[in-house]
Amino acid sequence: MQATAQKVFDIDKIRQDFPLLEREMNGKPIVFLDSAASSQKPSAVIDKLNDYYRQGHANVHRGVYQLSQEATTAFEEARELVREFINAPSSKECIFVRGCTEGINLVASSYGRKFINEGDAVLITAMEHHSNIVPWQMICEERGAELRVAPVNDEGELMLDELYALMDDKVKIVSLSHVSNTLGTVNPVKAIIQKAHQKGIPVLVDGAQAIPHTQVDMQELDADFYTFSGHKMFGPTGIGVLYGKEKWLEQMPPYHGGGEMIKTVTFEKTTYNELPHKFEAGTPDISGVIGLGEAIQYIKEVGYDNISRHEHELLVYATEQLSQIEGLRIIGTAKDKASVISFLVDDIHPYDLGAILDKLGIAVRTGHHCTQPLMDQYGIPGTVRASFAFYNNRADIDRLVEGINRALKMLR
Ligand code: C6P
Repeated sequence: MQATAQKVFDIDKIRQDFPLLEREMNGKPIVFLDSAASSQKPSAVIDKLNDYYRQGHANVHRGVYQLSQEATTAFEEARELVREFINAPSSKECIFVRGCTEGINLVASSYGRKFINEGDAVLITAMEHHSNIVPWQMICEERGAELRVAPVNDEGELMLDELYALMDDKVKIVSLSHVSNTLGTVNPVKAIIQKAHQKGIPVLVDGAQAIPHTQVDMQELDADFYTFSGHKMFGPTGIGVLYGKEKWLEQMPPYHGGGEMIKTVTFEKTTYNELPHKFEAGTPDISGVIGLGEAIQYIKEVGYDNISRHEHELLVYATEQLSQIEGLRIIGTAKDKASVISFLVDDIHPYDLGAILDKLGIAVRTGHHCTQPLMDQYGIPGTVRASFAFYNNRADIDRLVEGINRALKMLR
């Protein structure tokens, strides 16, 4: 595999890599502050998808003809890029899924049917996205197990003593987010995994909001499962990765049945394919995988050191600037935060503020961010959320602050 040369971080040049940032919204240059929902795509990824469909498309793992073999090679090379990117021991442990939601559903359903029984428990946390609540609720209901929820304090940090106290021998899996999409909190997942392993409990980490901002290393973290979505890390929609330790994946039953995941089929009995194909039924999202591989190359070129440094500067600057707005309250003030800021102003409804910001060309997310239980804990209907990627700059934050001030003149 080719080594990737890292770029010098020049924010103006970086912005030119993202064609969407050139467009206008409501007659104003766009300020895109919703990368936590889905990030924008660099030209390299867009061009790769275009080239694939123009020159390289055929089904994979099926054809003896050259075009199919080329597509298969490109597909499997992208899997190797994923493996290397997250430092997984083997590419057999890197399963392509539709996204983080499907990754969690796969584990809840397959691991759950094999390992969760009546009277057992699943442990999640109060800051989870619905994707990391509902699949566990469903399997707990089916298996007669209990869903336990570790609490979060007012700052939006996990209460670790309580979390650890809930890890008793009934708990068959812990499932938690690496970074909260609503609060921005970065959870100490390595320490949590160590603690869970001391008690013999495997851990799934929802990495949807971590991987766009920080390097993850499966061997260092020692996570049993780690899942993320391509579309939040500058890749295409509809593709994601579930990393799982071979020792678990080998024991788990298939999630979906169909082509590709089988070795032999008769009407009496089917035998299943080897990993990772056992969990990849049907024609995969070939272009998505190839585009994801390109997104990984792009991230490597920009470099996580540059990404982290730039985003941290944006987070600090935005926190300072927003805090000067009278009546503005930041929800989620953990010590360790990713570049996500949720806020409310007075008792103004987040939708009202979001709608005015939209008219000013500023895209933020408003609402409960698929974390309704967390909103209930704070006693709020939702928040306005500004989330930054490395392609944002200080001018974006200045426009946001200016926009909020203008909106407040109309709403107060
Ligand atoms: N959060 C947000 O605006 P999918 O939809 O499968 O790509 O990712 C689901 C998901 C799982 N976990 C976390 C922590 C997430 O943030 C998300 C997606 C988006 O916050 C869309 S709701």
